[in-house]
Amino acid sequence: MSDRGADTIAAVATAPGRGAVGILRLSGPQAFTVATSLCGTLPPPRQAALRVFRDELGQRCDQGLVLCFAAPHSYTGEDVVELQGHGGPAVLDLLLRSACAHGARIARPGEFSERAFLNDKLDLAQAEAVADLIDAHSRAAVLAANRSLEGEFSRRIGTLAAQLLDLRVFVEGALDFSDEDIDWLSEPQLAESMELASTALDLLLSRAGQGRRLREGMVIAIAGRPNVGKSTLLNRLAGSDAAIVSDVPGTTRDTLREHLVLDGLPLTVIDTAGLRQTDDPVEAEGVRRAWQTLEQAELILFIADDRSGLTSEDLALLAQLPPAREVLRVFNKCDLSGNPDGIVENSEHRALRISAAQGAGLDALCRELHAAAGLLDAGEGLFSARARHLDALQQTRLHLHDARIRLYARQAVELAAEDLRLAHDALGTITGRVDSEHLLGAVFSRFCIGK
Ligand SMILES: Nc1nc2c(ncn2[C@@H]2O[C@H](COP(=O)(O)OP(=O)(O)O)[C@@H](O)[C@H]2O)c(=O)[nH]1
Ligand SMILES: [Mg+2]
Repeated sequence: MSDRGADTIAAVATAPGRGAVGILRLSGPQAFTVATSLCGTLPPPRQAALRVFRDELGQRCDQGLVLCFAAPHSYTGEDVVELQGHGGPAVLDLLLRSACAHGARIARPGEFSERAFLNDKLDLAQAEAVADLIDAHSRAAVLAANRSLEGEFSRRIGTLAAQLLDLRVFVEGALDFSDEDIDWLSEPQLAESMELASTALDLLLSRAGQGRRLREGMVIAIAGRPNVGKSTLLNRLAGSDAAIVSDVPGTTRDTLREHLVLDGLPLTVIDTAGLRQTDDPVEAEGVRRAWQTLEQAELILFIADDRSGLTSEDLALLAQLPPAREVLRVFNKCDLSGNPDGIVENSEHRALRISAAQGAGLDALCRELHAAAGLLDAGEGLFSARARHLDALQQTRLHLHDARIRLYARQAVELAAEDLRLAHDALGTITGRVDSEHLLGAVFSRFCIGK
């Protein structure tokens, strides 16, 4: 960042639109000077004071509270001022212009958090958790974002990074002293540390996967023959009459998408046209789109009528579903068949009985969906994570795997050392703290064999 710390930035920190309170936030070396131009003398840091706010022409435009935070004890680590006035768009716009007329510039999106990161107030994963907290749409997502923000995820990354660092120190040491008698690579400590690191990595990957699910949710499609109750189920899950339900087969032709949060799990549920051969060109297009949609789904709810069970037509459709998709068989209309709702025991595949019309068996369905998302046993330990983090963890795993193979084969120890460096760096991108001097320091402090 070339302009790091040089500019003083300003932005309206509250949501756009009208509200009781609106906040203008300033950060940077000139924050106190700019604020003084807007509202006169400033109170001491961390004490609120009532002031009149003036626009760039010196006209009174609002009155409110002023709060100052002196560097480095602020969100960004710089001098920060908050002007808390009335939440009208025109008032806040006047204040923002006035701040800019007195030397501030309008902040880019995320720039306050970026500065917090550059000033070591937050690491990258924590800065991302701030955004996750703001975007959270359920209590579970709020709690998970807080765990990341508070450093839970970063600490786990840190522990794993320390394990990788130990490995690197060991292997690079073996390289440095390869002409000596000791056979470093046959030390049991090495194999043990390798195992430990890769187990910790797998655990972290699975946890991060759950955290990502909680943030990004899952796409599920409802499929099956016409009239089995697909649209009724969508409406039941969405809690609204999103889809037209009728006893005329072939009603649903467009593909409907509903975004909903089911017990903390964000879902995109897609209702499709009933899968069947048809001469109606419009319905045929719906069926074509339905097949296309199934390709995008991570989980397919295959609905059948519980009165008939799986018919030969159902079996033929099941066989045509896109491969490598998770499929949950759902037998609907159990109110008509008289069978009990819930999980179908002794079934070869995962299956359950529901009545979409009556709402029976939906708790079991909800549990199955959480299980499919990997969230069932996640409990309280969940932290928020994103695709970027998963990519980095997967990269780390690949490099660690390569290093293991090379070390076990006792070949190319230099390359193994390089693999470990890449693994360590990939991991470091999650928190944004990759630092090669760190490694040098560790190597020299631990290997002080007067050479
Ligand atoms: N008794 C009963 N009727 C249902 C149930 N689910 C759907 N239906 C009825 O079955 C018919 C077809 O439902 P719909 O949702 O349009 O089926 P789709 O073609 O698969 O989308 C409608 O008349 C629904 O009211 C159920 O669980 N119990
Ligand atoms: Mg339908």
